[in-house]
Amino acid sequence: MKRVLTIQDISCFGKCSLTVALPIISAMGVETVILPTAVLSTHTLFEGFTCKDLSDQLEPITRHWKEQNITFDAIYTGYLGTKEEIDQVKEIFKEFGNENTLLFVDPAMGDNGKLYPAFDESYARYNATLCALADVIVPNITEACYMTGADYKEEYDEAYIKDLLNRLVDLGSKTAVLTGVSLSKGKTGAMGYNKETGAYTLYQNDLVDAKYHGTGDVFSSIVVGALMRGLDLQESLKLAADMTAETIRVTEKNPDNPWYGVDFEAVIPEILKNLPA
Ligand code: PXL
Repeated sequence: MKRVLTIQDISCFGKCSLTVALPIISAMGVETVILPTAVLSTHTLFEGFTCKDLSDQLEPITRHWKEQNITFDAIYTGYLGTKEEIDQVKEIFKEFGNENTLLFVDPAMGDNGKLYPAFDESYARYNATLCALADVIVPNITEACYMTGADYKEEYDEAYIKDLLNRLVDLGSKTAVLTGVSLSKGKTGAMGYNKETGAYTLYQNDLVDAKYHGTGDVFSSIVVGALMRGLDLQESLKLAADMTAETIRVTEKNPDNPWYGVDFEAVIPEILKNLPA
């Protein structure tokens, strides 16, 4: 069984980061080791959230793992809190990464043209230095613009997306995948670019016209799980895009209308049907 380390916060209530990554990746048949960077009462889109920073725990926890000869097939990072934490994650990449470790960075820090409340532009630019070390990065268009200095556009064409992808791989990663890319009316999905092969991959499915929080974490978790189960990048992006759209469809039917996160739990059986035996 493959083993993934995922480094993100625990938002106790709100269905994002570790409370999404752990159940999804585990259910996909991949051992999931967690390194919580902070404990929050809720994610940061609720008013008055509490936050206990755990960054002083990262070094002793990972030192113990090293002593126990624990290794990982992939390291997947999501929402991180501070520049210091980004530096600590770089150290973890150095300590635990080798040519067989997939380094997967989701620089979760904003959406819809804006950064989340806890971040500023200087943090966003610093996140680019973590992306530089990754094999695969999966920013949305907002995060890509903050990291590369490109203008954020709501209306765009394929040339704009290709330019963003080129700017992203210039930061240093082998492959960049932009999420939330819509190249025709009523469609959305992801477009990737592999610097080494020069190949672009595009996957578009039907746009479900609703916005929920935590869908980026659902998407990234499914991509990581699928890559670990042996699907290639194109197949993994397709599965993640289709299943993320399905979580939104299911959530829209929920009479409680939970704005804070999607009902990914209901879609787990469908994700598993698409994995190799
Ligand atoms: O990836 C979304 C996310 C994760 N963790 C925390 C957040 C958010 C988005 O706002 O606030 C704490």
